[in-house]
Amino acid sequence: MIAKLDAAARAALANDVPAWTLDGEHLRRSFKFKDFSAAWGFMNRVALLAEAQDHHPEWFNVYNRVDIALTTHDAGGLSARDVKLAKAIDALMAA
Ligand code: H2B
Repeated sequence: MIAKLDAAARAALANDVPAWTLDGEHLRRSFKFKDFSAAWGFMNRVALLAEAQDHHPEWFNVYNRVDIALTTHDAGGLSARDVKLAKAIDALMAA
């Protein structure tokens, strides 16, 4: 069983992953791209990260928009795995 983030780790999220919004047991971030092709390319890159980390996003795509929600199903809430994946997605965007 993976541990949920404790109160201190939750409080640190605003500094750790400032681009993400804490919403209950999810971290959320929305992305906008030039067009569907760019959004799909991003989703492919995130899919490879998710497979490598064995940690998968909940997400929604319409045309050039991708909404990502991270949570850990095995923990019943947010865990360090979500923070790790959020940082990896941020690094993709920064590349
Ligand atoms: N992704 C997410 N978001 N939460 C999980 O608990 C999870 C996952 N568990 N990806 C992994 C896969 C687990 O089901 C496999 C068997 O390792």
